[in-house]
Amino acid sequence: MEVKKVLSDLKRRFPNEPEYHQAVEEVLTTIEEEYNKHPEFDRYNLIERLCIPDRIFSFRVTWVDDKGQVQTNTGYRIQHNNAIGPYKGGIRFHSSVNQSILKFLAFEQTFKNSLTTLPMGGGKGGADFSPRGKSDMEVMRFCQAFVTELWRHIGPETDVPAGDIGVGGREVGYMFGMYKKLAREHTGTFTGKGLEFGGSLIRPEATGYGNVYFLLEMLKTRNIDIKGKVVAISGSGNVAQYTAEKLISLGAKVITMSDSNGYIYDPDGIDAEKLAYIFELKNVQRGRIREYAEKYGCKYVEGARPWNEKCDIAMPSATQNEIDGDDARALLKNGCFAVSEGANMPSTPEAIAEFLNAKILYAPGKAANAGGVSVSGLEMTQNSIKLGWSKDEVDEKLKNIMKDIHNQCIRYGKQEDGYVNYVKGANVAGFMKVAKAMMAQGIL
Ligand code: NDP
Ligand code: 2IT
Repeated sequence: MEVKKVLSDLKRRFPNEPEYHQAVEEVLTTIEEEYNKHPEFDRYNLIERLCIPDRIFSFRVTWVDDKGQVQTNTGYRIQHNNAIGPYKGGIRFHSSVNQSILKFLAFEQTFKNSLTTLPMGGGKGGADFSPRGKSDMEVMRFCQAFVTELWRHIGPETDVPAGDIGVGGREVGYMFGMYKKLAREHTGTFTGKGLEFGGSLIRPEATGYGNVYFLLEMLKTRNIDIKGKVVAISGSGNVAQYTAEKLISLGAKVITMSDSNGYIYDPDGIDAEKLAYIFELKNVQRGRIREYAEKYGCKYVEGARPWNEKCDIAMPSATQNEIDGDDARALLKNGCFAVSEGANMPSTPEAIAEFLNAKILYAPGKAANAGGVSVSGLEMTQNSIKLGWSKDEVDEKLKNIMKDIHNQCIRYGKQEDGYVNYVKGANVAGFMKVAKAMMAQGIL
């Protein structure tokens, strides 16, 4: 494989998909050496079969808003690769959603799911619909309309969607309800379901908790204690909230959170009580993070990201490309020594290069945020055996999975000088399992 050639071919065949190109380039440049040790991979053109999704569904979603106006959106499901298990990955509802973003997410998901040790392939879906500012009934009608198209492509052994940006318990509940009605079955076709109808304990917490468990593993390699460390978090949604919860319980000091309008900086740290307010503000009132600054009298910076604030550790948990080269340099200058990604691809290639050059602890999303989909996998298992595990059982399994992912990163990412390149480690480990499965199954 010659990475340059593969990339230029993909760019020619699939133009105007910058996020997809970015994700593919990062993986290919780090697996090139390992890939080329296996000439049989090239003979079977594994690389194109791995980069190009198995199939893409796209469809119009028509729904009626509260004013009686007929609205249309575009919905998608990308089934990227099912070599190691059924397609698996979240659904994103956000105005920015397009094919490029979902293709990058489905591609990343394939390697992430491979790392989890569980039998899950990779997929992703969504729509350019934003639940923000919509009534409950509008969200319900949208979810129902979305699933009337999606349902025929998914199933418990085929493709299992879940949440992502703009899709939480409420949206999964509405989608699952419509799916159940159309398919005439009550199965584990969605994960992130409510606890009363097949959901798993710890699934809402899993991505944030898992990211902190991964961070702890990284800190252990340098004998660093989390207690008292100052952490900047971006986002204030599902991942950010539970990242903050776990960090606070471990004695770390969380100083920032954000949303797409700006960030709050609380020099005293967000404590358990203030975090309870954020849960209420974001999940019940569906308000803006600015209101936190008004309530607690701290700084709010409109239209900016938190990376200029001095911190020891950064945990980006909002969206892709939210840390650019300048942000990375600002973090490093202020003494940041660890970055653990809750979001998918939050760091630009320039930012990643800065982190690796500085040899800080840097965990890419596909390793650090894999706890969410891991507990989704555990939800699928519980649905299959028609049993539910306790909170402690699921949490223990999550911890072990994050440890295992960390070990895989070390195995493939440890350099001669002892520095662990977690990007390379995660990409090579994730890739090798999928590659072996694809080779064994013939040319498909
Ligand atoms: P939520 O919708 O719960 O929260 C998203 C948060 O990020 C909100 O605070 C939102 O602000 C902010 N945000 C979204 N888009 C942008 C943007 N374009 N610019 C700035 N801020 C933005 O989503 P999640 O917490 O579930 O997801 C956060 C990240 O974690 C995503 O990258 C997702 O792919 C990733 N992830 C999620 C997993 C899960 O299980 N949910 C698992 C693994 C990764 P606002 O309210 O203003 O929109
Ligand atoms: O990016 C992700 O891993 C998710 N949004 C979770 C996917 C899932 O199937 O739980």
